[in-house]
Amino acid sequence: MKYIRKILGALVVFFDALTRPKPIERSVDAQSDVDGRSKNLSLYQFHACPFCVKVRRTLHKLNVNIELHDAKTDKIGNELLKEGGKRKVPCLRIEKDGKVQWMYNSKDIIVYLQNSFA
Ligand SMILES: N[C@@H](CCC(=O)N[C@@H](CS)C(=O)NCC(=O)O)C(=O)O
Repeated sequence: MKYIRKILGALVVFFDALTRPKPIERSVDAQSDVDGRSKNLSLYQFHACPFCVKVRRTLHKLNVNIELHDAKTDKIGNELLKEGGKRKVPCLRIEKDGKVQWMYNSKDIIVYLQNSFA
């Protein structure tokens, strides 16, 4: 089962790399606005998780460059569990006005990114 999951994960990553949509092109000013507004975001994720791949595709398409944390490692996985409440990915960390929100569902994350940066 573990190996089947590994193979499926590798296939998802492979097909994502083959079929990635072109990123949105923006003026220098518009891209710099997006870069500024996305500074407070980071994504906790696994490289080969299909839900994480979906979120990374959206980030790529919207040309939003945020920090990615590999929650497979004990350090980051435990940080996610401690701070966010669950060791589940994808999880978007949103820091706003000194408060931190942990958004856990890929569909919610994608809607949030589209509403913020499309
Ligand atoms: N419905 C969730 C599913 C996320 C999910 O199942 N993630 C898996 C990795 S592919 C996970 O974090 N599993 C660990 C766990 O559930 O504790 C989403 O769309 O984000």
